[in-house]
Amino acid sequence: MERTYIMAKPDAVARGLVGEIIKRFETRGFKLVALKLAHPTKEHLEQHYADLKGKGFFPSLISYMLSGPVVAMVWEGKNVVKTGRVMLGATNPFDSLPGTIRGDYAIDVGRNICHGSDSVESANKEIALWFPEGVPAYKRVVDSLIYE
Ligand code: RTP
Repeated sequence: MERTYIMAKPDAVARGLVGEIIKRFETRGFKLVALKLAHPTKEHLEQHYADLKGKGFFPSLISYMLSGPVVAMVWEGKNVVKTGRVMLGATNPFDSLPGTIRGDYAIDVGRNICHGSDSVESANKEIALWFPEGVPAYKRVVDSLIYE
């Protein structure tokens, strides 16, 4: 089953929106397979955002991400990478539709409260970076009511 890396950014933790983010993935039917509060280092965040290193907003992105703890999660389910991105909404909340997490709770791109992997390949890399200890699988009885 597909997995994605979802992160409540420091603004989501500070604003008390972690439960809301979790609730949306849970009620959709996705399975939580890993969860932790983390205080990532600058080096760790630079690795996570390595693809954006040349961008003008990179330093402010890193300092925003260092402003407090984050909640790191792995969610599992059919097409969870793509569906997760749809649930988060467009990167810039100005373009995020109401009903999406960013569309309901964010205004500025530099305070967009959550992160979601953009492909299965990035998900695998990000899960390995944030959960080097590994993410064990487990059975969920309710799966037969969610998947045909
Ligand atoms: P994310 O990784 O957080 O899910 O976002 P994304 O793939 O949709 O967007 P990406 O281009 O990878 O950007 C990562 C994060 O950088 C911040 N950003 N700021 N000031 C700006 O123009 C700008 N553009 C991006 C956002 O916090 C974005 O989520």
